[in-house]
Amino acid sequence: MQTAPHALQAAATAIRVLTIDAVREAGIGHVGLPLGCAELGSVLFSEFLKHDPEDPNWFDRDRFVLSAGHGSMLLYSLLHLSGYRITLADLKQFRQLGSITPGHPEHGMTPGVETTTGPLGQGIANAVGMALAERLLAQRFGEELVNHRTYVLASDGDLMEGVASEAASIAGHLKLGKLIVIYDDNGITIDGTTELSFSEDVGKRFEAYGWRVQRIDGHDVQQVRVALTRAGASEDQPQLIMAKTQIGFGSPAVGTSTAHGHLADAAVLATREALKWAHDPFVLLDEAYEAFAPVRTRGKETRTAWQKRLDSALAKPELKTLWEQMVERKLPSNLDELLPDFSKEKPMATRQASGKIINAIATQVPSLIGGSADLAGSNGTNISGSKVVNGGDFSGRNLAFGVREHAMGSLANGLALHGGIRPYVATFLVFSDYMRPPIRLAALMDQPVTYVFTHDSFFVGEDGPTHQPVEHVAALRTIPNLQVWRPADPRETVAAWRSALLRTGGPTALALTRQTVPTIELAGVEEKARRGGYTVVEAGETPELVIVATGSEVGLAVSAAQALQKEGKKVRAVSLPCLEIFFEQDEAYQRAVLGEARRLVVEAGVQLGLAQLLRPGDKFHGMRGFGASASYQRLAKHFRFTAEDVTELARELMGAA
Ligand SMILES: Cc1ncc(C[n+]2csc(CCOP(=O)(O)OP(=O)(O)O)c2C)c(N)n1
Ligand SMILES: [Mg+2]
Repeated sequence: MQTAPHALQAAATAIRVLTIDAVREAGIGHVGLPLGCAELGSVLFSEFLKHDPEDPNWFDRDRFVLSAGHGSMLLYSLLHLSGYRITLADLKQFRQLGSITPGHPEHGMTPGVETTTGPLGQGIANAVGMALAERLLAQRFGEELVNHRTYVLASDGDLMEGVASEAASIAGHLKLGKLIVIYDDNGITIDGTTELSFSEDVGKRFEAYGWRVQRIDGHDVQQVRVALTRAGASEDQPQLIMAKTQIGFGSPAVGTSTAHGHLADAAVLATREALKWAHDPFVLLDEAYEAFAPVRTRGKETRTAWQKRLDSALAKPELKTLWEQMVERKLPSNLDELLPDFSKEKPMATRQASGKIINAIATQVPSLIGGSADLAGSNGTNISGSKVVNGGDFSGRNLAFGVREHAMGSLANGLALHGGIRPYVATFLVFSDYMRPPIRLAALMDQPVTYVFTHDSFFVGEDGPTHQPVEHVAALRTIPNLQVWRPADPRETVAAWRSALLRTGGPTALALTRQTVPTIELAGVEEKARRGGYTVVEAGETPELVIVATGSEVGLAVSAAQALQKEGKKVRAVSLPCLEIFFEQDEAYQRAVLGEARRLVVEAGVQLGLAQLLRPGDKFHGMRGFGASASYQRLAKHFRFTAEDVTELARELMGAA
């Protein structure tokens, strides 16, 4: 259904004035993309997107990803106009602490925001994961229940990023026909025109990946409409719509990189004049909302009809169970019985244990779908008896990501965000750096992605230093909200996987050995390890020394403690498979495990930075979680980084001394 021309025009104008008003109110922000994409956004949201603002999380909605997250005001304006719970008051709070309209879109903070974007290239790669999730679930539940598109708006910067190329390559290979990327082809980035650094034919590149490419004028609503209609008819080719637009349309800075960010006051006034908009800031006329009224009605009808189909489908017990297991993320109540009992097995590598665990639970956890970046055998990630997913058959559970670690991480975020899938992805630990950006975003977005990182130290051997992680475990531990496990033996690996499976509020990284490790000779290791750390070799209440180790070094700690005990020394050995979980335990427990004696800490990796300066009684004042969107002065107060704060902390420390 086409929106009346005057209503579309009013919608586009509303996006433009809301953008310049909100950015001016905040004193900072990005106007160029929203001004340039106002027509594109209005047509997409009013005529094409299948969504219901009353139920932003409706499972079979179309997903829309603003990959160019700096253009957040386009998304917030569209969500507001469409009827999501984002008020004009929220838009006035753009970029302020505690608002639901942060500088870049953040998943979980704003209804209708499907993923956190801002780091360029991530959004488009997340969207590939979402489109893949849709196909995987459609195969399992049928298109009556799962049948939606995934739309993306991507910028020059997005398409310059390597991760977008990796993701587009996989999308073409997997024939994700319901993925539609609109490319805001404005020829401008921050430093100037794209001629500075970007001269390939993007369309030909995507055609080579197997995509279908259309080229249009992004300000011509009829061309936008025709292109989206054609793209929507695709069966098995992802769609790229290259839309020529003018960045900062309507402003004096139109077509230049000056329009990328915020406008000076005089330019704001000139833009309002050019748009023939004489109303006060944040005042919109009723006609701005006219284009979006039918969307709400249509969306509600479509959702209600879908709900009826779901209700009748759920009458079949088999489908109901599968729906609960996948979409509602229900884990089997007998999970602990399903997990393998390694207590009587011969020693093995923890990567091998991980592979056995995946296969032991796979049948009962059908949402567990994952794979490796071309190291499935080494990483032990294959679900046996299940096929490798390909463009013609989405019934399998093994994902072959190819040698594309970065996209693999970003796709995993998309799979998790979509819902219905509990993704796990794998590579050698040393290559975790290739996928660090999406790991950070999974942590920021509270997404339960599991990373299976094998070959976790120099014990890799002959492959040499290029393949031997040294700084990686420490580096992963620096990411807030990521739980990093380095299990010492198969039974600790059970605890690690169990924790990853039960976790709903963030990702888990497993650092696993290539080599066989000794089994910890102790009853109840699976349960003990759940606390993140525990005593393996006792030495009474008052040991002379406590050896603390992780992963493959726990065996060394045990041997050393035993040898020293034979010499009459009171030496305790402690295993600390997950630092983050250990530090969540009550203080008494932590103190009981670590003791008051001197500690020898053993891990085949680096010690981290400033911590080396600290002695008992010293204090580190730093960050414990992620930052937030607000002025830096406001954030300084929030995170206690003003001169007054530091003075006070110093005073406290001297008082305590
Ligand atoms: C990975 C990453 N690198 C750098 C940036 C900083 N940055 C924000 S927008 C941008 C480029 C702007 O050009 P384009 O993507 O074409 O957006 P437009 O100016 O056309 O809105 C850059 C470099 C970023 N957000 N993410
Ligand atoms: Mg651009």
